[in-house]
Amino acid sequence: MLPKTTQLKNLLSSGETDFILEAHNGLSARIVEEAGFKGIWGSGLALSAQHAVRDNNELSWTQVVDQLAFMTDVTSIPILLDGDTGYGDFNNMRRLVRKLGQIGVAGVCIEDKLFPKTNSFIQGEAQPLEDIQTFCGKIQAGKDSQANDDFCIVARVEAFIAGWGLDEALKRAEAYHAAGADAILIHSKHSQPDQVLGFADEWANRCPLVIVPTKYYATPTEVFEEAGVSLVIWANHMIRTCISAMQSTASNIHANRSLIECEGRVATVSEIFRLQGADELLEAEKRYARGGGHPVSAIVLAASRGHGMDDLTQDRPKVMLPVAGIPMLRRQVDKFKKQGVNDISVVAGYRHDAIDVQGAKILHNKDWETTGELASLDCAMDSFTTDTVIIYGDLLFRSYMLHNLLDWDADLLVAVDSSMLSNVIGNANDLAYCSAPDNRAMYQQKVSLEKVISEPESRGKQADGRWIGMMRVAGQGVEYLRSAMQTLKQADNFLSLGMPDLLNQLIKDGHAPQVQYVNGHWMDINNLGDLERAGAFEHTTGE
Ligand code: SPV
Ligand code: MG
Repeated sequence: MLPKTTQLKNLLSSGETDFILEAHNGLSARIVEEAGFKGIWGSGLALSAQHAVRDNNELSWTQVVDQLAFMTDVTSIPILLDGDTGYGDFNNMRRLVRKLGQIGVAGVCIEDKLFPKTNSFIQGEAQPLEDIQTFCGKIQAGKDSQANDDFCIVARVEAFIAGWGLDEALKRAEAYHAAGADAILIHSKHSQPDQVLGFADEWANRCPLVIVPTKYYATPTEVFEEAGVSLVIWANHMIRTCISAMQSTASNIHANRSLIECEGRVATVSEIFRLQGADELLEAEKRYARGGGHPVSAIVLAASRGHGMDDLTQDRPKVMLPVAGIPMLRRQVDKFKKQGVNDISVVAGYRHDAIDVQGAKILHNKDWETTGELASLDCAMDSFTTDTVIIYGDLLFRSYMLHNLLDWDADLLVAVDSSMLSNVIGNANDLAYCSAPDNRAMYQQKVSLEKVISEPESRGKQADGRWIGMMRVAGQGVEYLRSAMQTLKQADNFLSLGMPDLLNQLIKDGHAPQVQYVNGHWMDINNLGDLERAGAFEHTTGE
């Protein structure tokens, strides 16, 4: 993309008629660019009007520059600032041009009136014009101060506004052109374009010509094109739009004492977020927000209905069943929040509409009935941050277990319960074989996962424990997991695969997760019996 100064220079000198639209803050500037305009008019009238101050230099020049910095920050098209009279003499003009260059404004237009100026449409004829030589000095001072060769200075001739004729207008334009102006703006308050067309005819493109058809708005655009106008400024239509819209909304809400009627007529809150670029920040957080208070996210797999619980899950998924009066999912979300994990995505499936838990984002595995856990996880691939906990939605656990999981430094970490083996025979799933058995005497024992299977092996080594359905994926681990998912997605049976298949693939890829041994203090809910015991579990653990 060309530098903004060059873009503006090209707009002025393309030989075609181009158009720029007024904007008065970052938001309106972004909207103007999105609409397709190739440039923005930083209107003095609109910049001051948005603060309800008058277009009489009541806004200081540094306040103008502050507004412009927001506008240049969020746009990639050039801004031509309406610099009024240059906010003082040649020296003020020099400061202004340097400052505008620093904040990425592509050009400035100055008018040949006296500081403090008044808007051209308020008693224009009563307004004295600047002495020609003095104004030429300002143009020269500006040109000598620009750091970038393509920065444009547009000289605005107010002769017609102040009640002078074509000769005075031409005399001034010629002098300003000779002083180095890159373009001439000829202004008129007539409702017909007679003055500007007469001027354009005589001027004959000695340098690019700019017009502001606010008063002669009914003139067909082709007329300007035929007159050889380089740049048309639609000078105040964004601020006027705001005013009408705000007046209508304010009176509507006041009259109705309700938002119901106005809601559909105004931009949505998500549209505000989009214009602010909220998504970009969320992405950036995933890349950069590490260390100290880095945000951990959670993905909860909660798509299934639950087996043998049909009566209880007629109208809600298993995770919404209450345990001691509180839905399982609510309990999980609370536990995450307690550990500072606030970015929680729940992959729902069966009766996803019945999930009513504040504080979590609900994703939907539409094919929940015919797919397994990895298909659900696949729905949440965009929810991974640099540190993510994946958890089964039907898991109840003591808070300290999550705290401990977050306390370890590992790319991939799984919680394995070494105390559960006697209980799981017959109801065995997610049996974990590890590089070493649990040695409770050791703190943060280095153990890696070797495989996870559903059935206990009839012969050979006994399992070292049971994976409880909680794992943490951080740093490089996120890439390892993405790549393992990619590999598994090639398999014909991907849709039926579960989390153990993912763990085994990671091991196969040489990225065996570390094992954090735990001893009880959790349970998963697989049947009615579990659900009954769960009430007691939550009562006894007290959290
Ligand atoms: C502005 O937009 O502030 C202008 C154009 O200077 S006008 O209001 O027509 O003077
Ligand atoms: Mg102005």
